[in-house]
Amino acid sequence: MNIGIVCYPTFGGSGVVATELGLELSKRGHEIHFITYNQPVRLELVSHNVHYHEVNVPEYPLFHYQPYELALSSKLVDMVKLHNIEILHVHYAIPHAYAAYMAKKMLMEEGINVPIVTTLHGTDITLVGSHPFYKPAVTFSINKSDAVTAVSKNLKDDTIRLFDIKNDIHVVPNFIDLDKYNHEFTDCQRGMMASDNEKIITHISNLRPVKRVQDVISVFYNIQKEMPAKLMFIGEGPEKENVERRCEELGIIDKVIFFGRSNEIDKILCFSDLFLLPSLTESFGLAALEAMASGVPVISSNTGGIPEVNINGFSGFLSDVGDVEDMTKNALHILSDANRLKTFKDNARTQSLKFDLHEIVPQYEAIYEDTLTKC
Ligand code: GMT
Repeated sequence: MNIGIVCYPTFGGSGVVATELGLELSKRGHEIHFITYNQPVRLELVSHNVHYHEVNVPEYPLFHYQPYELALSSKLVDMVKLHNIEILHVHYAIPHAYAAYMAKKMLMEEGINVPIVTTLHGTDITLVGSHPFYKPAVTFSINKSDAVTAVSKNLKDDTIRLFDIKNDIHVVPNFIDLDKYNHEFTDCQRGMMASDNEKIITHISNLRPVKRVQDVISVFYNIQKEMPAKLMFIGEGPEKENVERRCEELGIIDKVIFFGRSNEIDKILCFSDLFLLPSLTESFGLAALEAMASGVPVISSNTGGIPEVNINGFSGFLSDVGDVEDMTKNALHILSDANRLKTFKDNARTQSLKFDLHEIVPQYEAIYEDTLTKC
């Protein structure tokens, strides 16, 4: 198939899923066209059947806001015609599903029918999309999509609860390349980061308020009072300065390593002992899955779709949002006994096997085929 993928090219989970999906589909013989405003961060290797088409939005002083949706829909029209794209898969409803629908209507004027598959990722529904300023447009573009997928059962339920949805929503979870995160025979070079007696705790996110990074600091602060430990902090975002200031105030700044945005998540997870994800809301928690695939147990909140990924008492523990005491207790329970830590590490890897990309990517292919048959 000739597939157009529209996504955010950034480090966010939706962009990562879209990019990994496109790359895997290309390995399975499909022709993939990424259409977005920058080269997606995980798109390092462009091969003969992976193409990237940049959307340019010229600056014009009249516009207070430059019209990205307009530029995107025009680009989609041009690319569909030029490359005979058969199906458009848009990741994150805002504004991609809306722009794709406009492109579809324009193409129809020329007798071309291109079906749209929309994947809902989380904040496009839970935080942003349900805001009254966006809700009518988001409802419209979901209902006008030819197929809709959500990354967890919980996100599907939220979408049905928050919007007046007429379409079926297929649940297709986030997936993982299990080989990339298999560290069984890797020397993780742990010694570069910590001494043998120190435990390594890791957090990865875009450091937005929704990630509750202050809870990460609180849990880590409590852990390091009980045992030698270091915190690996990966990501950039609006909470970064507050985090740094709090680490200074608590006197733990020398125990926290800030990696910024990193393309070497797998290498950092390789030497990690525990992953913290105390989010306020999380439709799936791709970062937790990446940790688990690396054999790193997860201490998380029990919000959104996280319980579909992290299994309480098996791959880690789940607590109520903001319950730092419970998260600390659970973290210490896992870390304080070497045998128990080993069991949780093995369980985390076992749980991640349910999200093998070789099992999940064909689900998207089946949706494309079904949609093409119906449209
Ligand atoms: O977590 C973020 O803030 C980034 C966001 C995104 O859209 O890029 O991630 C969302 O999509 C990921 C991939 O499907 C999910 O694994 C994340 O759980 C989800 N984030 C939230 O729901 C907060």
